[in-house]
Formats: sequence, structure tokens, C-alpha cells
Amino acid sequence: MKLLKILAATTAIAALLAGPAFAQTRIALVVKSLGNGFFDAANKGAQEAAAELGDVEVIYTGPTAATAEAQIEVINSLIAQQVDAIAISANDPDALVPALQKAMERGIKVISWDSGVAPEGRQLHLNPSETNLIGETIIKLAADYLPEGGDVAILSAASTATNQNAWIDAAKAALPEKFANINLVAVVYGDDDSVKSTDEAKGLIASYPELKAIIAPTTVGVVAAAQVVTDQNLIGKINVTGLALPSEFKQFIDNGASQAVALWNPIDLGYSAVMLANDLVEGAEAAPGATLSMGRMGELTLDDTSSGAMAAPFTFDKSNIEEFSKIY
Ligand code: RAM
Repeated sequence: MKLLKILAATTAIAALLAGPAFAQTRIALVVKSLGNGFFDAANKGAQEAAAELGDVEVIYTGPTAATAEAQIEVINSLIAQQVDAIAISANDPDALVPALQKAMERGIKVISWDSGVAPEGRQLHLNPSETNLIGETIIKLAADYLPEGGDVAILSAASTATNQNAWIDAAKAALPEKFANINLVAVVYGDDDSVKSTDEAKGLIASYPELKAIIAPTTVGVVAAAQVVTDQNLIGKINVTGLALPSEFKQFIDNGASQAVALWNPIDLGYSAVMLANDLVEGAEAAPGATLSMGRMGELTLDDTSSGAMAAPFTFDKSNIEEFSKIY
């Protein structure tokens, strides 16, 4: 009888230890907003990293709307839960700093990924690719199909989003020198919300009759714009391009609303973010010049703002979107 009891107790403890409740490290993957396929794909990679590390639990969380205020609430709740690390894609570079500083004061490791936090609010930042390269890529995607040049507009995400704003600045900087016949007429913001993005795309089309391309450097905005162009029978007149998730966007390459789009691998990005957060929990230093491990994705060397980039963006068109749409 006694032996049976001991056996039952040890089995119960072993089961508990194997489950995530007893994982030694809890890493929160905080996204701009939930319900975004790009972040769901990043979470796949994050869970893969957790499984590979073995003793890590990834808590996938974020607000319903892509605002800084809502993310601050999420951060405060994670501080109360005493997670070990927060890996955040930020809706604003500055507004989150006080909450994240509070987290760091409590011993929580903080990194940003995808969309950055100002250096004083995090220990390191992981960019998907080089900012200038992304900025140039989104213009080139439009320019490649406009040999005569013409009017283009940008449909972005939140007006405070660090990543989109940095890419738009880089795009604007590349325009006069490299794409002199491309005329950027407007930048509007759809907040990574389908309804708002749809309205903004309609507004652009109504305001700029000569518009030749809508460039949406957001996976949410690019789908909304392509749907509007499709619904308004503007295929062939307005080319929709930007950054798109192949699984969501394939239909618009197929129907001709878009010639080509680009993106990096979001699964790899989420995976890398968790690996980096785990490095910090394990005692790695996040200082300029430091090199950290990203598991199967190799190493990341931090620049003088303690940032680094993962990989180059990849272009998807009729020749390859089918294949990638099955992956992410
Ligand atoms: C949206 C988000 C995300 C961005 C992608 C390209 O899903 O704004 O931050 O990296 O688009």
C-alpha cells in the first residue's frame, strides 16, 4: 500500500515536471495585436524554440487592437506574473519604455523584435532584415512594374509603429536617387485593422485618380488593399504590393491584383526572438558588439544600438508563391 502511494506520488510529480507549468523559464511573446496571421506564424517558431530548449514555456499574448496603451496593460500583467523575459513587437518606440523599464528593474529580461522599442526600454532589438534594404525593397516592388514611373501611395499600419515608420523613412530616402520617376503622393495608416485598412485604401483610390500602385508594408494592410482593388475592378490599373504573408496573399497574385510582394520568414523570426530572450535569461550580455546565439538561425552580432538583423527579405510572385503559401 505504502509503495503504491509513493509510486503514485512520484508519477504525479514527474507528470507535473514534464508539463509547461514547471518549465524553468517563462518567455512572453508580446505582439502588436492578436488575430494577425503574421504573428501567429511567429508564434509557431517561438513554440518550436521552446520545444527545442526543453525547459522554456512561451506565453503568446498581445492586445486586441494595435495600440501602445493596450500593450502597456499586457506588460503590467506580465510583470505581475513574474515572467522571466518579455519579447515584444512594439506599437510605439517610446510609450512602452516606462513599463518595460519597470519590468527590467524587477529582473525581467526585455527584448524587442519585429517592431522596436527605444534602446532605454529594452536590452536588444532583433530586426527581421536591414531597415534600408526593406525600405528600398518596398519601392522597388512597385517601380519594377512601372517603367514609365507614376503616382504611388503607402498604406501603413499604426502611425506610431516603429518598424513601418523606419521602413517608410528609408523608402523616402531612396526615392529621389534611385527611383526618380516614382511619385509618392500619400502615406495613410490602417492600424493593422482590416476595416480601417480597407477604408484607407478606398480613400486613396478616391483621392488619387492617377494612382498606379499601393504599397502596404504590413501583412494586414496589403490584403485589405488588394481586396479593394479586386472589388473595384481595378486589377491591371493599380498594382498592390508591399509585405505580405504568402498564405494570405496568394489569391491576389493569382488574380493579378498584385505582381509581387516580399517578406522574411516569420516562423524563423519568432524562433530567433525566443532564442535571444533565453540567452539573456541564461546570463548572456546584450551590449554593442556582443554576439548571441539564435539556435538553428545562427548568431546575431549587435550593433551600436544593440540591434541586429535576421535575414534578407524574399520576393514572392507567380513563380513561387504557391510553394511558400504552404509554409507561412
Ligand atoms: C504586420 C505587422 C508586423 C509587420 C508585418 C510585415 O503583420 O505590422 O509588425 O512586420 O506586417
